[in-house]
Amino acid sequence: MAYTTILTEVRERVGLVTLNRPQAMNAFNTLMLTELFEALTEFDANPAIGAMVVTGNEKAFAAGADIKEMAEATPFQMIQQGRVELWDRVRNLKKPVIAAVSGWALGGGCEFALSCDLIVASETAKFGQPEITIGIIPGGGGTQRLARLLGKPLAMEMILNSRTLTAQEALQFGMINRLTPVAEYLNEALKLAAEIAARAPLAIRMAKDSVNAAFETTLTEGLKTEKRNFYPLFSTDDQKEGMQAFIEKRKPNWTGK
Ligand code: CO8
Repeated sequence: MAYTTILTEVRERVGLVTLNRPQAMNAFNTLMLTELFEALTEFDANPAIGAMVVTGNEKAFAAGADIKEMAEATPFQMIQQGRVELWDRVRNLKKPVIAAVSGWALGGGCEFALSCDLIVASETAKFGQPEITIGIIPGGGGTQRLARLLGKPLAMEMILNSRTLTAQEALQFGMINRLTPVAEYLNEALKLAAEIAARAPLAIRMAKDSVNAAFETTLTEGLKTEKRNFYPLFSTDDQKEGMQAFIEKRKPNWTGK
């Protein structure tokens, strides 16, 4: 597929999407959003791919939704375009998605990173929700995800007063998984993705679904979801292979069945 606002690449079992509107700090316009989710959906459906990485460039992961495109929009147009809903789609992709963040992750860019399953950041990464400075509030999940992840005090400060978190703070507050020098963040994310992509695919899928359920529901319901995902794995070839390989002291050979 030929895209104009993103670059895509497959590296062994990892699908890589690079946001490519450097002239606009990778702000999400409609075309880039459409292309991004088309590429992720395609990778998700491809059995040769086990995990995905989304990145930007060193200066900007993404500076949010394209303000120039939204400036004259009416509520009806915003609803009709349904762009805000796209942010939630990452959660529903079967395979894990890693955000490899350097530079600005603002507004919808920060929200996109938060909707990914893991975040690897460079030491220059900066996370923030500056929507209040342009007269709106986060619309891609920021109010909910930041409050759940960081707690009310910090979420309020970021959303009410546009406080930006440095990469070091994001690590300290448990918002990101890994922090690396600028030269290494993408390789680190790709390495992590490759490790996950080499694991039993059905178990990975059930694991992602189960952890995500923790943010949706009560503990009792969440535990039920975990059981619903746990038991069927005993009908897979990979469960038999994984346990046999352990017993025989060898590496498992996953088939994804
Ligand atoms: N939208 C459109 N253009 C942008 C955006 C943006 N979000 N961010 C940067 N640009 C453009 C600038 O206008 C500029 O273009 P030009 O050269 O034509 O003037 C170019 O990118 C370079 O930007 P700067 O000159 O401003 O670069 P600086 O290094 O001085 O500053 C910043 C970088 C700090 C990233 C700065 O550009 C900035 O503050 N950007 C806006 C950040 C922001 O407010 N983001 C929130 C947007 S709203 C949002 O995301 C809501 C999401 C809701 C869900 C989705 C709904 C669709």
